[in-house]
Amino acid sequence: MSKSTALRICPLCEATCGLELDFAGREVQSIRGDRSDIFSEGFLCPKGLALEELDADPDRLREPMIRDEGGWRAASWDEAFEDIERNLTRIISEHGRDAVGLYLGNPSVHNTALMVYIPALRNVLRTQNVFTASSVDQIPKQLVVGLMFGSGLSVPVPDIDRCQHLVILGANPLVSNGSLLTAPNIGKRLKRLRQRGGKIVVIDPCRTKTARAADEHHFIQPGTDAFLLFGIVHTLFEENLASLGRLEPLTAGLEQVKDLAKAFSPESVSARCGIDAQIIRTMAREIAAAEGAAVYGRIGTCTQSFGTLASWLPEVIHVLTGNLDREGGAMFPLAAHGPSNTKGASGSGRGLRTGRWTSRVRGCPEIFGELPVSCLSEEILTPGPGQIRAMLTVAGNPVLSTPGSDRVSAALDSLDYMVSMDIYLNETTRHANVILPGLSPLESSHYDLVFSQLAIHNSARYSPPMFDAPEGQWSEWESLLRLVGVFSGMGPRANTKTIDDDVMLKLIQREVKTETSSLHGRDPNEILEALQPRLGPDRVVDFMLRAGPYGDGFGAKTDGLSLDVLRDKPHGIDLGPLRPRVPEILRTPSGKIELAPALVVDDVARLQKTAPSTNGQDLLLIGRRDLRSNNSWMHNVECLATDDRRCTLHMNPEDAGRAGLEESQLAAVTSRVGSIDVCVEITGDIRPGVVSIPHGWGHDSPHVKLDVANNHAGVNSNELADQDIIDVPSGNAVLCGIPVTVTPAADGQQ
Ligand SMILES: Nc1nc2c(c(=O)[nH]1)N[C@H]1C(S)=C(S)[C@@H](COP(=O)(O)OP(=O)(O)OC[C@H]3O[C@@H](n4cnc5c(=O)[nH]c(N)nc54)[C@H](O)[C@@H]3O)O[C@H]1N2
Ligand SMILES: Nc1nc2c(c(=O)[nH]1)N[C@H]1C(S)=C(S)[C@@H](COP(=O)(O)OP(=O)(O)OC[C@H]3O[C@@H](n4cnc5c(=O)[nH]c(N)nc54)[C@H](O)[C@@H]3O)O[C@H]1N2
Ligand code: SF4
Ligand SMILES: [Mo]
Repeated sequence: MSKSTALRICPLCEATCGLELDFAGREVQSIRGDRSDIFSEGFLCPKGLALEELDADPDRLREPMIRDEGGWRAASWDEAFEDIERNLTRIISEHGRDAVGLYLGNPSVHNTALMVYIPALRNVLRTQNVFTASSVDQIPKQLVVGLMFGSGLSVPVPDIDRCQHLVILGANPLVSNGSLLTAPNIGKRLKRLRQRGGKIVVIDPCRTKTARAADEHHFIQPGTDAFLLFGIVHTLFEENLASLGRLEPLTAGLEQVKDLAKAFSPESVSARCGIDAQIIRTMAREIAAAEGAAVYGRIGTCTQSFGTLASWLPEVIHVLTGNLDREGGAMFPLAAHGPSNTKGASGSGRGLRTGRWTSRVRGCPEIFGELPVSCLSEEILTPGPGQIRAMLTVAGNPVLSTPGSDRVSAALDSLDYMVSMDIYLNETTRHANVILPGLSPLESSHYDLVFSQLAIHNSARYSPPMFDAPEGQWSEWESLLRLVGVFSGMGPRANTKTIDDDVMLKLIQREVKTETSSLHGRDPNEILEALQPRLGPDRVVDFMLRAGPYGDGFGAKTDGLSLDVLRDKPHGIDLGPLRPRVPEILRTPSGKIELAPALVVDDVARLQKTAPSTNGQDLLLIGRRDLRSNNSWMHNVECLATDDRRCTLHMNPEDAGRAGLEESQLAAVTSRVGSIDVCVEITGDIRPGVVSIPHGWGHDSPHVKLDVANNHAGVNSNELADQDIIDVPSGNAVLCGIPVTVTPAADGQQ
C-alpha cells in the first residue's frame, strides 16, 4: 500500500504542535514534528508520538456500552439513546432539570466537536448543576480577568518571544508544555529569552526542570504566593517604581491597591513565604526596570487556598509596571474565530456577573455558569429538593481528578442513572449506565477554539480528518445533537441534521442582529447557504472564522479568512505577533481596567487572618506532572508507560530522616480526609516540609478496561485532597498545600 503524509495539530495539550504523520491505508507508520508549521517549528513531545498507539489502543471504546445485570455489553447507538431517553426523561419529569448534573472534563476543550456543541446541550438541558475541570484548575485566573477586564477569556499571556524578564510561579512549562500560555517548543523560547540578555526567575517549592533552566530559583512555602506578590506590590509603591504609562487614565482602583499593599512589606511577608526580603525587593526592582516583563502563575498559584489573590496580583504588577498590553509584557491575543472579547461594543460592556445562583448544600456562587466541583458529591449525596439524581459526564474523570475521590466514587455509585461520553471504560465511566464513545483524534477535524485565544502569537491552523470514521461509528457532535434532541423532547431518534441546521441558524441570527458585527443586517439564509456543503463543527468553525476579526465577512473582504482559505494552508496561517488591545478589549461597565474588584479585595482580610499552615508536625502535600502523562488518562498507552517509578512520594532527605523513611520504602500519607500508601523517592529538589505526589493515578480498580494502566496503577493522590477546603472567591479546589503526616506504612518495604 502506498505511503501518504498528513499534517495535524496535536490535540493532546495546550502547546498545539503541528505534526506530520506518515500512513498507509488505515495504519499510522510514523509521526514527527512539522518543521514548516508556522507556530511550532517542528517540535513535538513523547505524547504527540503516542497518538499512533492511542489511535490503535484496543481498549479505546468504539461502540456504545450499556451496563445491565450481566455487566457491560456493546449496544447499538439506537438502543443506547433509547435507554438514555427513557431514564433521563423520567428523572427530569419527576424531579426537574436540576436533578441532572453535568461534568465537563479537560479534553472537551481540546476537542472541536465538543467545544462547538456543548453550548447547545447546555442550552436545552438548562440545569444549574454544571461542574467542570476548571474548578480544579484555572477558574481563579478566569474570575480575576473577568472582573478586571470584563471577559473570562481575556487572559493576558506573557509575550515570551519579546520579553526580557519572566517570573514563573507554580508552573513547570518544560514538563507541562505550558498552560494558559500556548507556546509550542517553549524550552527553546525560554532559551532564546536568556540568549538575548533576558532573565527568568522561578518560584516553586521544587527545583523543577524549568527552575533548572532559569537564572534564579527560589523555594516558596506552598500556598503563600499572595504574600510574596503583595511584597512585590508594596515595594513598587514604596520605592516609587510604579509607572502605569499609557494605561493610567484607563485604570480604576489604584489608590485602593496601594492602601492594601501597605500591610505587606517584604520584611513582614518573608517569614510566611520563606523568601528573603531582599530577594523580594530585588524581584520588584527587576520587574520594574526590564524592557518588557511578565509574571506568569499557573497550577501552583491557582489550586491553592489563595488562588484568586495569587492570580490577581500578577495582573496588578503588570499594570503597575506598565507591562500590561505592552510588547514584551503580558498581552491579549486576537483569535481568528472571534471569541467573546471581540464581540459587542468595544471598550466597555456588561462585565462579569457571578452568583446568579448558588450551590444547594454549601451555597457556593455560580461563576461562568458553573459550580465548584468540590461540591459535586454533596449535591448527589444530600437528599432534598434539587438533589442530583443523574449525571452526564463528558470527557472527564472526576473520580481521579477531583478532591475526595472516595466520596466522588460513592456518590456516582448512588445515582439513579449516569451517562458518560468517553473513549475509555475507566474509574469514572465504570459508574455509568451508558457510555457513548467518540472517534479517534485522527478521525476528527480539529481547530483550536480555546488555545488560539491563549497563544503568544496570532495564528490559525486547521486539520481535516485523516481517516474516515469507521462504518457505523458516530462522531461526538452527532451524539451531542442526539442528546439535544432528547433534552428538547424530540425523542431518542431525532434527526441530527435538522437540529444541526437549527443550531447553525441560531448562531447566524444572533450575529446578524448584533450592531457591531461585520454581518449586521445580513440575510441569515444567504449566510446559511454560503456555508454549504459543510455540516457539523466544520460549518460552525467556517462561520466563526468568516465572521471573525480576520474573516472574509461572507464577501465583505476579498482576502479575508475562511475555512477554505485555511484548508489550503496546511502548515497554518501566521496572523502576526500580539498587538496592544486596550482599551478595545475591555468589557467592564466602567470601560476601565478594574484594578481592585470588590470580590477580590474582600479576600485580603482572609489572607491576613490566616495562620501559617503547618503545626510543626504536618508536611504540606503538593502535586507534580511528568512529561509522559496527561492528567488521569493516556496511562493506557504502552509507549508512555516505560517507567514504573512515576507515581512516588517526593520527599526531602531531612523530612525522610525525621520520619524514619528510606528510599523506595512504602510510606503512609494521611490527610484529614484520607490515607494512601506510596513509595518514597528521596530528593533534595523539594523544599523541606513539602512532599509531592502526581495526580491522575490509581488505576487498580478491577472494574475498568485499561489493561496497560492496570499494570502501572499508582495511587490516587486526590483521596487526600479535601472537598471542604476551597479558595473562597472562586470555589477552586485546593490541591497544593494539603497538610499531611507521613509515616512508614504498615507493610513496610515495597
Ligand atoms: N491533585 C491534583 N488534581 C488535579 C490536578 C492537579 O494538579 N493535582 N490538575 C487538575 C487539572 S489541571 C485538570 S485539567 C483536571 C482534569 O480532570 P478531568 O478532565 O476530569 O480528567 P482527565 O484526566 O483529563 O480525564 C479526561 C477523560 O476524558 C477522556 N477523553 C480523552 N479524550 C477524549 C475525547 O476526545 N472525547 C471524550 N469524550 N473523552 C475523552 C479520557 O478517557 C478521560 O476519561 O485534573 C485536575 N486534578
Ligand atoms: N506532561 C503533562 N503535561 C500536561 C499535563 C499533564 O498531566 N502532563 N496536564 C495539562 C494540564 S490540564 C494543565 S492545567 C497544565 C498545568 O501546567 P503547569 O501549571 O505547568 O503544571 P505543573 O507541571 O503541575 O506545575 C505546577 C508547579 O507548581 C508548583 N507548586 C505547587 N504548589 C505551589 C505553590 O503554592 N506556589 C508555587 N509558586 N508553586 C507551587 C509545583 O511544584 C509545580 O512545579 O499542564 C498540562 N500539560
Ligand atoms: S507538547 Fe503537547 S501538543 Fe505538542 S506533541 Fe506534546 S502533547 Fe502534543
Ligand atoms: Mo488542567
